[in-house]
Amino acid sequence: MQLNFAAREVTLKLVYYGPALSGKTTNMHALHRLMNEDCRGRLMTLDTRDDRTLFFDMLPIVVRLDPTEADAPPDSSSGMSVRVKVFTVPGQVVHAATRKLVLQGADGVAFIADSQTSETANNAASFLDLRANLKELGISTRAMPLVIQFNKRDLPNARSAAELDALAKRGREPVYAATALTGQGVLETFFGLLQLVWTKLEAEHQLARSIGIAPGAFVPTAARKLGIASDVRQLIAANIGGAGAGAR
Ligand SMILES: Nc1nc2c(ncn2[C@@H]2O[C@H](COP(=O)(O)OP(=O)(O)OP(=O)(O)O)[C@@H](O)[C@H]2O)c(=O)[nH]1
Ligand SMILES: [Mg+2]
Repeated sequence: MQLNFAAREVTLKLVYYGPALSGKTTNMHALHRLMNEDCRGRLMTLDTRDDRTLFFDMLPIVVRLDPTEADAPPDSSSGMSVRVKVFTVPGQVVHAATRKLVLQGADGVAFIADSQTSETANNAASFLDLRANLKELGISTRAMPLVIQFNKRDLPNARSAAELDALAKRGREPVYAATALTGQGVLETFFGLLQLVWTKLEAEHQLARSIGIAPGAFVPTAARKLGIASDVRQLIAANIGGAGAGAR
């Protein structure tokens, strides 16, 4: 997180991590599509000709809070801006160094797993790679806000819902089912992660007091500004297993 009091600006970094072809870039495209035009910046992608991420993708999102919402001093007309930079890593094994670079400074991670049974080993290897990179960056996996998405629920060879339930119950992270291609589960994953990140930052930096955003108020306000019609609490609560984003 970067906090710039003078500019009344907070910047958060979210990283979408996972094995090659699990759908990280597809999540990003769906997020871009589902959000208000005036809140999102240009989606930056750098692909090879066959659509594989070469370095990273980045989607900047800006939530502008009015002076009343951000409880600004009476003489201020500026309110507060929260910038959320969403990055994806390149999943292909050869890009190990790039993944570590992109992970640096992350406030939260969405791990995008591929639901196809054939991808089980690749999911596991990528999760180990994430843990190893976090460790090298001096961050314990437990300390990092993390949600898991099982993407490609539409495919016939996807793991069954019962299998996902069982997997989710074993871990503490919220798990979301998704079909990023159609956008299903994409907002759930994003807001589930944003909720975890914001709750942690609120506790660590007393954000509520220092920038005047009431505890618990940021994520619903952000969702409204981003033009999300659904009830964000319901989106966040759509996780299966795990402790649940709302409960932590
Ligand atoms: N059927 C189906 N295909 C999907 C879904 N999400 C992504 N795909 C496809 O999976 C392929 C890989 O998607 P990407 O989003 O490029 O994957 P990635 O995780 O960014 O891959 P890397 O950049 O190599 O790490 C593309 O052909 C997508 O259209 C989904 O929910 N269902
Ligand atoms: Mg990609």
